[in-house]
Amino acid sequence: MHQQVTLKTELKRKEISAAGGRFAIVVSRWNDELTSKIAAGARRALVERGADPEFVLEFEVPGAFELPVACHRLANTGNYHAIIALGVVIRGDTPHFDFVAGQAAAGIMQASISTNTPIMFGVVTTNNYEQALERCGDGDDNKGYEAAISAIETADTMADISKRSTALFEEKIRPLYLNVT
Ligand code: INI
Repeated sequence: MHQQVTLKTELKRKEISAAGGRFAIVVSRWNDELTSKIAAGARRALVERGADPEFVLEFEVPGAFELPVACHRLANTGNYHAIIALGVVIRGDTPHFDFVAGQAAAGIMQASISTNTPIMFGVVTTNNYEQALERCGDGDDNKGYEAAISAIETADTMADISKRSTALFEEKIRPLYLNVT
């Protein structure tokens, strides 16, 4: 008989401040007794890192399938450094799981890339309720907490890309062109 092994991966976190950041959290109401816990985890992470709660707006959608359209609309406003999409999709006896989870993931990625805005995939996708519950606890492995930390980091990376790329252009590339005779 095979022994069941649970693999636990852990994200190595950078200590980046969220002070001055503007964030949106979009929460699916499907399995809301669980999604409310990951939303709380996301808010906790943002506030712990120094975000002003007034600049953390929260919105609801019925299910995970609706996360992409709401995130896309939010990202199009250009008002957020990062958006955190949260949901819980539990595998049932039907292929509905694959459609909902797969399209939520693909749609969130498309919304993120097309708007140049970090949108986190904070959707718990599990085979059963117990596994989902494990990702919605009070610790730092809460899916919402993890997604919010990733949102802060990615927003910081986006700012860093803009800042250093602009500096490189202004200080290095332009003088090269100017020196061409
Ligand atoms: N939505 C979820 O967020 N989680 C689920 O587990 C789920 N299941 O199992 O069906 C689910 N379905 C609803 C879906 O997200 C849409 O709201 C619905 O299809 C309407 O578009």
